[in-house]
Amino acid sequence: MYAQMIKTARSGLKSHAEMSDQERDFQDRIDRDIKIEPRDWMPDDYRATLIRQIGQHAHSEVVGQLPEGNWITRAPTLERKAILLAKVQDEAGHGLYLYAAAETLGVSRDELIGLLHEGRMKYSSIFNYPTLNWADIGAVGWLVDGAAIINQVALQRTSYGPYSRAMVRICKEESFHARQGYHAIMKMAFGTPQQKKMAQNAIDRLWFPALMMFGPSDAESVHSEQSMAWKIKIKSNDELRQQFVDQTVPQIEYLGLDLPDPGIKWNDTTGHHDFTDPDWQEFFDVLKGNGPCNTDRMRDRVKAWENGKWVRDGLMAHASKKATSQAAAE
Ligand code: FAQ
Repeated sequence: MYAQMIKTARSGLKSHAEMSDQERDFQDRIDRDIKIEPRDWMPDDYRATLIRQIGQHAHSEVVGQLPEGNWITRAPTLERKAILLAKVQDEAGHGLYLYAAAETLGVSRDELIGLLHEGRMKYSSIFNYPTLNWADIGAVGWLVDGAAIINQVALQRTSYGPYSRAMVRICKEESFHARQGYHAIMKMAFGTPQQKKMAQNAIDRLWFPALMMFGPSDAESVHSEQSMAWKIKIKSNDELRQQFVDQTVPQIEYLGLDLPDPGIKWNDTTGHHDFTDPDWQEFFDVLKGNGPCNTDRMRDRVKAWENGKWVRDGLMAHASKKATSQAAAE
């Protein structure tokens, strides 16, 4: 169903005059900040855009478990292991809330997962980078969850009710994720010279990929104009990226470490930090499947899906047995 919708989705904003009466009423509800609920009428493209974004978001949560899950058995202390386990489990939960929100739009979780596995849906570019040392786990929590929260806090006000409510729960857990990441990096930044070096190395590798999480520049963003008119997106890619930079600079200063960008400096005129853009060519290459870990991530996800088949089959058999015995008892 969704695969068909993406083929027919139009791009570009409709003028007020081009809209049907139904579309004008819909836009009016959006403009008055009235949430859209699953049974309400909505334009097909609004539905398709939401499925694309929520689906991609859900896939990111699930694929995002891989670079961190990789370190559970190698966490340096029992406490760090317990924290990491809880965090990785939370990400599975976030995937679940988001797939459930997408299902209210009439697409099944199996279809979305099928499209991911066929390479027809995306997940966040950041998870195509490796986690090479323990400090990367701290940097992922601090920078990657930190970037994710900035986006997700804004999305709590998104126009689609089930998505916005999922975001409220997710943001609560994400704050813990970011704090544990900053705490882990802080321990290393204030630890031995070797630990400090590892922390710096992780930041050097993950800074620009974290900036890419907000998507291409506003000038290059294909969907922003329409998504912002529909309040699917609340802030633009560049606005969110700037907010992230402004938030992170004082944090890195406290750590006594450096961001790998000599161009970062406070600008009195704009009231924000100037910074260097990431390498957009690298970003688009990663989206095309050419990042350092794209192949590994997809292989591992498909393998996990296939290995989990017996669990899904068992649950379905149990549910159907239960339904049959309930029907017989009525
Ligand atoms: N990666 O026109 P736009 C997390 C694609 S959650 C891959 O600007 P849009 C938690 C975009 O899909 C992180 N693809 O697109 C966690 C489009 O391609 P399409 C995920 C990207 O949708 C932490 C094309 O480029 N968060 O990390 C990316 O208006 C730690 C043109 O771009 C969300 O998904 C990218 N970075 O804006 C878990 C938040 N950026 O579909 C585990 C919700 C853009 O036409 C461990 N999503 N593209 O083929 C959003 O806010 C938006 O979808 C954006 C992109 C801002 C990501």
